[in-house]
Amino acid sequence: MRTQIAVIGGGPAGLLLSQLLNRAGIGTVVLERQTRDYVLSRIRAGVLEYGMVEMLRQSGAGDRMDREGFPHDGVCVSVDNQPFRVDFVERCGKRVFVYGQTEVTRDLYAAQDAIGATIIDQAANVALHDLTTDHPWVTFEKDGAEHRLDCDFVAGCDGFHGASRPSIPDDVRTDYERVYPFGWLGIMSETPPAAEEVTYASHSRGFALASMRNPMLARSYIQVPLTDRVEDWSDDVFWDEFRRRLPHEVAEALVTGPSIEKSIAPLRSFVSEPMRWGRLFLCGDAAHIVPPTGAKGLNLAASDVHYLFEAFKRHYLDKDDGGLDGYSQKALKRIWQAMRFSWWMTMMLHSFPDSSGFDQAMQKSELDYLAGSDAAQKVFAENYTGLPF
Ligand code: FAS
Ligand code: PHB
Repeated sequence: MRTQIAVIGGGPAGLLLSQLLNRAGIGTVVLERQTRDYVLSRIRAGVLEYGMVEMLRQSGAGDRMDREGFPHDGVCVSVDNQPFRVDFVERCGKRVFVYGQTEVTRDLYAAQDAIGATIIDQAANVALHDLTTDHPWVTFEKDGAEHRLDCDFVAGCDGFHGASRPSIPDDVRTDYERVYPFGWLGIMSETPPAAEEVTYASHSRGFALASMRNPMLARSYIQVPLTDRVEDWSDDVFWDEFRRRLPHEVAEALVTGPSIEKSIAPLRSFVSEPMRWGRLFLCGDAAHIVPPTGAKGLNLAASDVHYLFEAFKRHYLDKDDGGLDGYSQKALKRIWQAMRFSWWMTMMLHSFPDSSGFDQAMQKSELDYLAGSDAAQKVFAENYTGLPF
């Protein structure tokens, strides 16, 4: 088997890259470890930056998002149950879309199927070979047989636990990491969202986030200790704690219901440099992880895809490798800016078990400044809606 670009991973990064490349006449094969149903069963991101929205439209997979997604002009931030709003359109002239990652992935699979793309599910034990030569190749197992895929380049879109990043030698790679001393317990419920806009709540008992997928599908999170397990939290106990942390008006109007999904996600900041090794290019969670506080994870995958797609296009259509040679540096510049914003929001909004009185005073000062400063809200809005690609 041979293709131009071997794409490892059929999540949003791999599918969006493959879709854009195929529409530009560049051949791909996507190798996905799981079944399609498994990939589509994941519940993750909910907020799309305007850059991601434009890329989905550019890829031909944006129609349902435009029909069913919800443009949001701002968010609410509350401090010990007292809310204030940050208006994105007023502060920076942009907005975000609320549209679940699960639906983005579903739409990308549909778009790839519509153009007859080659996606191989349940591709086990993917291994990358001869990455520093002009003839890299990939092996994988499928239906009990080993297969070889020869290619020009490999796009490592296989997430944090994938095979691509470890294919870059340890003495070449530098990993940067911060693990946070808490997790997010998330619930999906077929109830009206707690608030009209995404609401970030800082509270002495811990952080909470009220989000949504549609008018009858609420996505709710609370910060929990890393030692907690999902079975420690009944729906009723969750809703009581969630109420305590929300703005008073939101808590009083909250409609609760049974969870249809409940999970705890750990929070970390992680970046691996460089994002290129010979003919391998890392993209998305394969190279970086952000705490979901800033709603950046999925959106950073999109900006990596943007840079890598443009670079491959220049290589094949203009016979110019400037984009490929500059990919890692260019992607990492935007990644570190999103890393900073996600870290800043996480530090500002969560309660840290070992925080000193000074730390807590610094958090309150950040929140007071954000509540009262036009300049602070402009900076927040620019980062939240997405810095330019
Ligand atoms: P993904 O991990 O989505 O996709 C990688 C794909 O590669 C997967 O389908 C995997 O099965 C496949 N794969 C892995 N190893 C492989 C191998 N060896 N061979 C072949 N295939 C392989 N981001 C937000 O913006 N907001 C959020 O609220 C949010 N919540 C999250 C909650 C959780 C529990 C997690 C884990 C992440 C969350 N994220 C959130 C981040 C998330 O949305 C990612 O940023 C996004 O999925 C990145 O997409 P990909 O880079 O495609 O990686
Ligand atoms: C979500 O809707 O799942 C969501 C929204 C905003 C975030 C994180 C998650 O910052």
